[in-house]
Amino acid sequence: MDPVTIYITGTAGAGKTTLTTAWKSWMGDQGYAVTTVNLDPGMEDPNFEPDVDVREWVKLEDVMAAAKLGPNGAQIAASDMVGVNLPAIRDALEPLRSDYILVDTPGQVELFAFREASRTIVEELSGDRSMIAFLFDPMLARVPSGFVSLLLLSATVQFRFGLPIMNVLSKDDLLTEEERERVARWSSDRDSLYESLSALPPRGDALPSAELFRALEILEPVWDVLPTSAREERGFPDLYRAVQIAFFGGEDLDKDAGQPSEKL
Ligand SMILES: Nc1nc2c(ncn2[C@@H]2O[C@H](COP(=O)(O)OP(=O)(O)OP(=O)(O)O)[C@@H](O)[C@H]2O)c(=O)[nH]1
Ligand SMILES: [Mg+2]
Repeated sequence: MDPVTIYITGTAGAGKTTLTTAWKSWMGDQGYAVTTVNLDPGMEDPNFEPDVDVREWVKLEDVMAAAKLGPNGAQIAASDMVGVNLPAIRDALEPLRSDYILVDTPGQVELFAFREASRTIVEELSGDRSMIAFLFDPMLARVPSGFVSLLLLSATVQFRFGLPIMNVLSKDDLLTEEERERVARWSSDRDSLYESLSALPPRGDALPSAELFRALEILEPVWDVLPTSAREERGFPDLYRAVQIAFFGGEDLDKDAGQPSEKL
């Protein structure tokens, strides 16, 4: 059976790389063979040691020098060049015999979500069981306008790829207890999100909250946002469950992996 491949994406600095590492470690503790892939040609995190690293074939600094491009132009050129190197990346992945593949995507979400090459990458690199984990940066998610913006962005990413998606609140250790509860309420109770949004003062030409909310309800995004802290190693059983539900209807949920252990 093909491995389950999870593409981890979200706004710059949302915690993608840290979550990839911590999730791998948790899954490894549950006895799964997990492979991590770095798809970011500009990745500079010395603590991240992916099993397969796109920088072996495409490096941002090389693209900048060769094409005489600034960092932004080079990011775009480099992410397209990743598509050209897909056969080599696939060859590197194949012998690793993974149950799960966690793919860390480029820093800026638009480089992954809005480049045609990314759709090819997802199609060519992973089998039938691929999904997206979209990270909600806690600093944005803790205010109603930020939370709604992230829901819209997550719906856009889902629309672009047509894959199952889970929303993940990252770094929730940075939130106060009250903020954590508020985000949990918004994620489970639409009326409470609507109330918080309606309480905001109107802003210039911005769409009134009621209209925006109606649009959101029509879009029907995934509303659930699963709280995690990679730093405190919390939230991974819920991520695991979301993956199982997406691909197996939750039926072959590994009983031990879904249970809280002392570490969690
Ligand atoms: N408190 C806390 N900080 C975290 C957590 N996860 C990541 N961070 C910090 O957040 C910052 C960004 O984390 P990264 O994992 O590099 O985020 P990223 O989304 O991969 O960043 P880019 O690839 O540069 O867009 C770093 O300083 C991390 O140490 C967490 O769970 N808790
Ligand atoms: Mg990163």
